[in-house]
Amino acid sequence: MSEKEKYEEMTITKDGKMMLEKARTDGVETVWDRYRSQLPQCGYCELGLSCRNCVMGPCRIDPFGEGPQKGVCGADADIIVARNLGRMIAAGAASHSDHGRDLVEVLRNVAEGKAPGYEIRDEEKLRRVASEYGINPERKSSLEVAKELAYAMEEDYGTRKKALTLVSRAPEKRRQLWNKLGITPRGIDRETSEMMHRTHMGVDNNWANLLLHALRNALSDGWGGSMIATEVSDILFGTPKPVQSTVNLGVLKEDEVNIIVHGHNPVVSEMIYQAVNDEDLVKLAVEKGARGINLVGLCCTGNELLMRRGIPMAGNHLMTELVIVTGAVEMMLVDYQCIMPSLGHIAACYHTKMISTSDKAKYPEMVHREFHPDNARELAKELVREAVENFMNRNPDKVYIPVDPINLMSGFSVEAIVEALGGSLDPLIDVVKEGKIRGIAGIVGCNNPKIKHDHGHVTLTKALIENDILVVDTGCAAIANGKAGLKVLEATNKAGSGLKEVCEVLKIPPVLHVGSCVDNVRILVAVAALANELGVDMSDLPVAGAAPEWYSEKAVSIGAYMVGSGIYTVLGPAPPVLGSAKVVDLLTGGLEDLVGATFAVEPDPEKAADLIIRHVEKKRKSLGLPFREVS
Ligand code: SF4
Ligand code: MSK
Repeated sequence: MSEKEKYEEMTITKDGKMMLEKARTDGVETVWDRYRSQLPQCGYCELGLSCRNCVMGPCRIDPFGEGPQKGVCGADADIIVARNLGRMIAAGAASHSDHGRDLVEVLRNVAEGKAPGYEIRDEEKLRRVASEYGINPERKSSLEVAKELAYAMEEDYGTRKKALTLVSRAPEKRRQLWNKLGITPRGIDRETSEMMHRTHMGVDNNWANLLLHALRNALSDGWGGSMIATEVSDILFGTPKPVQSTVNLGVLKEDEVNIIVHGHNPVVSEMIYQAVNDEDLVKLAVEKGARGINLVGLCCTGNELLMRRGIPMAGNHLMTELVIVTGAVEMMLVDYQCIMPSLGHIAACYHTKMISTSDKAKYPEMVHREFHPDNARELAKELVREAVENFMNRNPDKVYIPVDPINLMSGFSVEAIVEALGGSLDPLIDVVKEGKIRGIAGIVGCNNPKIKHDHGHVTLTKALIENDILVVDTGCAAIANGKAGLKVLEATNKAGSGLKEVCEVLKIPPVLHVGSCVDNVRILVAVAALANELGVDMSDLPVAGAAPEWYSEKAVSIGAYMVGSGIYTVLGPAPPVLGSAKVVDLLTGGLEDLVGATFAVEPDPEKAADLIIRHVEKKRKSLGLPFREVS
């Protein structure tokens, strides 16, 4: 197979293919090279049948029934698979929730006057969320309310409670179900801590009981840590409104200082955003021979800036190495999550300065410059100055920006969607009832070198909008769909006639960008509001989720809180559970009776679309809405 044919197998994106070729000529190793060098990957681990939870092991179970069927402690395949899945969910929930905690900390520092540069940008939301926490905002300054809210949110993390505060947003029926099953999330940290406790050797050795707690742990993320992260980000940085921007490697500028922010938490990137607009620094850039300073995003930190500020987006997970290979990046600043440890090494082949910013996330071959609420504004300026000064070190012979950028529309928070609908969800409910929109699908999650880059997201999305299913997307899926030109008004031409008509009236694309990974909770909030409006449970609605190219533990937690909330979810890559028939049966079938939704695994995005269309029509039928028979 020629190199070009190999690139065709690796990615559907033009910029990706062109940069893979440049990486080869520059002698840069990428995630795809390292993936190939790992093959064949461990079959026991793929099936979830290996355990290293203690040093009587590590142990493995023979899937063919010829070798050992129990670990040294006596754990069988079901226990080992359930424990491993539980720990994946704990790690994912911890990541989102710890991100949320960092935002609450900034909120508290703002309230105490210790975070220069940060402020309350959405006072209405501050007061609304405070009321949900039982805080009376009347006759209090916004800083007083912010302080009380920060303390109340901190209590959601650690204090022993019966239920997290924002669980009250879920429909009554759903909350009763969680109570009946004993999976109402209590403390955010508590559920993760309990998951780790239960999976220690000699604690919870009932695979089904373990999985129920895993659901509760995931719900503590969705209705707790992630929901807090999104709400506090909106309070501090503004609730997103529709905004135009651009996407792909073409957002880099040959004649400007290019600065990239990568990771997940907007706390650092918002300060960099302020600094790149500093007049003195822009003047300095001009003095150094650049036309200006160009800030662009990657992954979910990029999504946060794109949603709120319209900052252009360079790419998603599998593009994070290739963006450096353009040779046009003066500085990349990273916070945490999804930042490959390879990045510093690749940057060393170019002039790119790599800066890590969080006390909890250091990386090889990066310079560590730690951000805290009190030093963020000044440090951001210092770093932007260093990036500007690095412009003169750029080697023009190594620079290659391969494509022109694609336009996209972003910024569809729930509030913005309601506003586009004229102030209430009723018009959306009406068009769903009429069947112009058959249902709604959330397409979320990452890229994974096991799957052709962006193929899963884009193929599934196109198939769904063609069938009048409105798509809302987040994370790397949203970036893929943006690059594919599905987030512009003209994309309504790719939608079925009903969805096209609705989008044209509302002047929205058929694929709505609702944010970053933590912002999947915007989908929960919207679905809960629709269910409340109709007086049904979330599982009764013609709604589904999909993660066609997921890779991360966070994605497992997201999938589990979606299913736990009653939303049928189709995964592309299978999670490592196939070593236990009982666990597979529960996840893909038995959960229907418990929480009214299941997982499905379907790597082929066309077939995944069929599953979602069938599910949507089934739900329409049970709601007594006009439905189509699907074979
Ligand atoms: Fe082996 Fe049991 Fe220890 Fe796991 S917990 S490593 S199965 S002995
Ligand atoms: S960045 S978790 S690769 S979506 Fe949120 Fe993308 Fe997945 Fe990271």
